[in-house]
Amino acid sequence: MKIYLNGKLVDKEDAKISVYDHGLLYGDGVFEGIRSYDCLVFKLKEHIDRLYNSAQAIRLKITLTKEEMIKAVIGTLKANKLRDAYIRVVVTRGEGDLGLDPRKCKAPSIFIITDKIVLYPKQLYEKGLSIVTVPTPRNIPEALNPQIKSLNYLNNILAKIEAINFNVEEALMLNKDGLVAECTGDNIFMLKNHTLMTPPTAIGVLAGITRQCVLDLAPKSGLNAEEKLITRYDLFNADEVFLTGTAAEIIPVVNIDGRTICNGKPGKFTLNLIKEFRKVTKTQGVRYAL
Ligand code: PXG
Repeated sequence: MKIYLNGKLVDKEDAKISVYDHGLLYGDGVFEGIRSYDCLVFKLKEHIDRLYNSAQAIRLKITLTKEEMIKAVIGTLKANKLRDAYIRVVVTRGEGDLGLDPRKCKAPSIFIITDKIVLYPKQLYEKGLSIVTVPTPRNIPEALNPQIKSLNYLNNILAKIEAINFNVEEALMLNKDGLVAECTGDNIFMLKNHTLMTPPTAIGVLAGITRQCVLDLAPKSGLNAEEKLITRYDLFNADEVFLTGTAAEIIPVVNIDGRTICNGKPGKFTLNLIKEFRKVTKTQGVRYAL
């Protein structure tokens, strides 16, 4: 397996960065999780735009142009002959000293891992997920905006631990005002009376690429779509609930905090959106040849 590391393709065993790298010492950096489907990197341009926006927000200058970054991603996929892959692009502040000061870091570390995608069990999509609201609130945007896909994922990891403690796979995170925000690695949607709703990014959620894709797909599926403030009460009384994310794609939710959602089975609109989404993954992105 070849890894892109600071301009070179190196073997996995040789892909090492310094223990003085501020990505490791402080979580000072940004990343993207991307998928390729049958030699098509899904929404690659959108992921790269978000990466550069995250970097801009933390005043991290990426030393590659977006075009060079896209070439690096494609080059890594080709080197590993991967048709279907999970792609992790990481840009850290780089090597510095044992202090926070980012000015001590002379150049960012850039690496790209492409690996086989591990799919969630099929039965999860057929039966649907149970989730619980966890005590840890989502980061407040005024402190660390969840729109920044930073290497600081402890907020999400704490929530994930709490979900696991309750024997479920995913955590519902609220914002500091008690409004529904998102899950640890997925956005959340609810359907009520033919209207799809998802929380606005301003309340403190990641502007998910899959989220946007579903918002775009709604009219085609005969649904209205809007960004709306959502409470747990709204979710408990929803017709359908599902999560969206690069890894999970679209996954139905059938139980929240012990309340069965609708009839406890994945909803028909959710199943239809999954079908429509799968079609989109075959057409939208950057194509490469092996
Ligand atoms: N919210 C959060 C906090 C995320 O980290 C999403 C929503 C969904 O965004 P996208 O753009 O993927 O639709 C994410 C994305 C992983 C992994 O390995 C996590 C994500 C994406 C890909 C892989 O756990 N998180």
